[in-house]
Amino acid sequence: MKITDVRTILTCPKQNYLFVKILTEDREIYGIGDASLNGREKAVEDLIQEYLRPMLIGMDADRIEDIWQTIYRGAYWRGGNIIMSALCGIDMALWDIKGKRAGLPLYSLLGGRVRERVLCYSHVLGKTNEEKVQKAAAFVEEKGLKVIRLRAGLPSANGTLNNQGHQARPKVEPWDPEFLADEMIAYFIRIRKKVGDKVGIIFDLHERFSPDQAVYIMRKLEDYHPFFIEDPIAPDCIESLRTVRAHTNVPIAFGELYKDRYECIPGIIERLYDFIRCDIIRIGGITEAKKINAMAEAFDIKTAWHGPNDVSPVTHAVNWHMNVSCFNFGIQEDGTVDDTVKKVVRGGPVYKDGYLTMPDQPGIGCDIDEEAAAEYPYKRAYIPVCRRTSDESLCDW
Ligand code: KDG
Ligand code: MG
Repeated sequence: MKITDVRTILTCPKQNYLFVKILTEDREIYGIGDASLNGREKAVEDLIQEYLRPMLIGMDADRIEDIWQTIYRGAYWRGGNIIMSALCGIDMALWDIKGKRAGLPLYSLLGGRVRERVLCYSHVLGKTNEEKVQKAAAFVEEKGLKVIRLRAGLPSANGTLNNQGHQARPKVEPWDPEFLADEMIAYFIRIRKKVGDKVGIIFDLHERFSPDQAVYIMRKLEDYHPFFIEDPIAPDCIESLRTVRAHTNVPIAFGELYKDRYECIPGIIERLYDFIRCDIIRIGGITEAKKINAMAEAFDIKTAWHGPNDVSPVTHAVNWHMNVSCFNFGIQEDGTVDDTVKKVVRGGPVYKDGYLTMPDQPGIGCDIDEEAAAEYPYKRAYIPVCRRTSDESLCDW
């Protein structure tokens, strides 16, 4: 079945999302994908429209692997966030088409169900860490959560989430990793005491600490049994990850900044982490995710695919299809979306009592209301940058 058009839908219901819609010679059958790249959406859209759309028109939508390799290798210049996000939008849309043609949900194409529902975790939200400490227990109780997630940082946000209008430059957030490790340890311990021992607590260190600082924090938290420590350090230096792994015994989840399987391989084969948590958009979509999943399974590593709100419900749905069909699933970040986003995107996982479910529908099971999307035009936004209050130098956000 030939591809007849590749459309992009850039919209901002709360925050920017970039969707891909692939049309086929069967007017009834089209596919939807997510190519959102927080803070760089226009660059991805341009790549799709200027370079990928013309070459995809006329290609056979059934040949997903061949199209994936053609985009990845065929251009000679390969990889990186912009190319891999564009590739993902197209890849997801092609899998959606395949599912619709077969009349089967994506999970069925991936091998079929191995579980009925998907354990998930939710972010504890609040304007200050103190507010989060006060709210955590009630949040767990009301939502029936089994696992919650905290983030190391001094909340102030105002970046790309809850987008209020075009930004001229990134906001600057204060962060002093040298002096805040003890405060972050105390924050975790206070939440542990509030929610009790039965609730899992994920602590996202968000690549914000150096290896020595991360080791210091993780060792102090060993007795408070974190569900996992997420991205304790930046992903650039594998030696640093070896150091962290060698000096702590808490479970580690890693990899939301990885861009392909090659970045995952060293950590997988040395078991430097217990959970792989790539962002399926960032690694080029379902075709790459199933390969990374299989490599992780061979090394007894579980999955915790990245799933915050800056990926759309389409990606939350894809995460869900992967989770429900893969043996080595670990946990899923809960992609509960707000009502404005639901006006634009139909479908996606449904949350209940700590688990996610989805009704059976052919393909990914999501659709975009293009008229509603047009009511929420794109607004340029940046991920904030972090600077130390001590000397104003940049550090990881
Ligand atoms: O755009 C950045 C977010 O995707 C990231 O900050 C979220 O780390 C994150 C998480 O684990 O949800
Ligand atoms: Mg994270």
